[in-house]
Amino acid sequence: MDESTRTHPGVDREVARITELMREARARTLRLIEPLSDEELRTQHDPLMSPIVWDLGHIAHFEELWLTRNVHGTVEFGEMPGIYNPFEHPRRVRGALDLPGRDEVVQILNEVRERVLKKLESLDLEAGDPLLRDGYVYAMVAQHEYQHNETILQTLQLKRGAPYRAPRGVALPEPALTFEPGAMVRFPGGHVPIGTDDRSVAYDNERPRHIVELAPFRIDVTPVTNAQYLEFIDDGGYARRELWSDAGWAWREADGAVSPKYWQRDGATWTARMFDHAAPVDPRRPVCHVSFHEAEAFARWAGKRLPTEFEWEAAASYDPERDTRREFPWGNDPWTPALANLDQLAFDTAPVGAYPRNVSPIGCYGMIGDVWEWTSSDFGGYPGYETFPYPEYSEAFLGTEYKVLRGGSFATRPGAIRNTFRNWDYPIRRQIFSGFRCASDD
Ligand code: AVJ
Ligand code: FE
Repeated sequence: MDESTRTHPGVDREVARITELMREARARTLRLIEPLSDEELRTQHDPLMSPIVWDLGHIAHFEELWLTRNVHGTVEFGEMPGIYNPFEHPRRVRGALDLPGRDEVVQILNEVRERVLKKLESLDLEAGDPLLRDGYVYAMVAQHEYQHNETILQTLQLKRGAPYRAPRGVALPEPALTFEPGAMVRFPGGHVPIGTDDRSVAYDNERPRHIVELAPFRIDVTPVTNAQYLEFIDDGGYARRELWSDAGWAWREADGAVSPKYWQRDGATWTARMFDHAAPVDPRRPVCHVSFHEAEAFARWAGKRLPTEFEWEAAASYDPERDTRREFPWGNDPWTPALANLDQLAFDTAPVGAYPRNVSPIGCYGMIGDVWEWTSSDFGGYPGYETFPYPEYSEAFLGTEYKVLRGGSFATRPGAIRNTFRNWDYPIRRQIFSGFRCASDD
């Protein structure tokens, strides 16, 4: 035992915890890319997505920036070197960059990690620096890697050439519960706490916790299923102008969409593909790969609307009878595989009702896991929002261009999702693992 072990066992434990957090994040990244050839890693499969090797180099350089160079004080994101700076090189041009091969990028990842762990030994984690307090900056870098894992999976879902041979590691449970299609539960309204003041894992855009006054509303018990979505298609949903907003109709016309992405009509039956698995559309699963505009058109067709992100969070977290709130729909316990379909390794959504414990206080199922859920809200800053620690994560995207999605998908790592987590994307995007549930005024 050395000196520090004897005098600061708490610090030693913290170093071990952080080391394991980082190791585990990396093990998953490497597992996801293991089936891919050098060429598959380097190809730009779609203008919307980076070549996967770019994500890998970017993961390494983001880690280097925060954990070797900027563990103290303010970060200049502009220091992010050349080709891996996302603002200097938009996704659609990244295929033309001088990218490394697999061995080279893995070597960069390893080399950065060695320096990070060395630096960790010498840091004073208890000095009160808000970047280091409770290991925040390490949680942030781990979450960044988790988020790029999901980005990589979006790329692999739309990849060119042979489908991705998904390294499946988890079998999905059969549904234990069945629901009336379109069943809703009531939220009584009131003054509801939204967001968090946590500074150990939460992002700046989740803060501060504040009270939002909500009118009573109803919200779907489950995400909208393929069975319900097929009815919308069969009822001419994609052809009925009155169901779509102006922007939604313009998108539909330009894109020519007649179904969710990755669906194909085969005579009378629809086939859906998830990575290397194509099968008739499963009516029991939540609809996946729809844009905000499709979600909104469906809701209008159903005589409903999308929930605001505050309604979503209230329905996921708040117990109106006890005036208490939960970190996850099922409670405050961390995720386990029995609770919800998260963590990627099923490589698919589960039928609704497959996770009976994944239920919120008011009785909404499946709010976390399976599919991200579109909300009607723009991605704005909460009252009193303060950028921390850098403007390029949230601040650069705040405004009216992006819609908020909540709840994570099967492709989300558990450390990157909680009831207060806010994702965002353009309303036309659907290469993300996106679905929705509807709401209505009470
Ligand atoms: C939070 C998913 C919108 O991918 O653009 C990754 C996450 N930010 N690197 C994105 C992110 C910086 C971000 N989203
Ligand atoms: Fe990034």
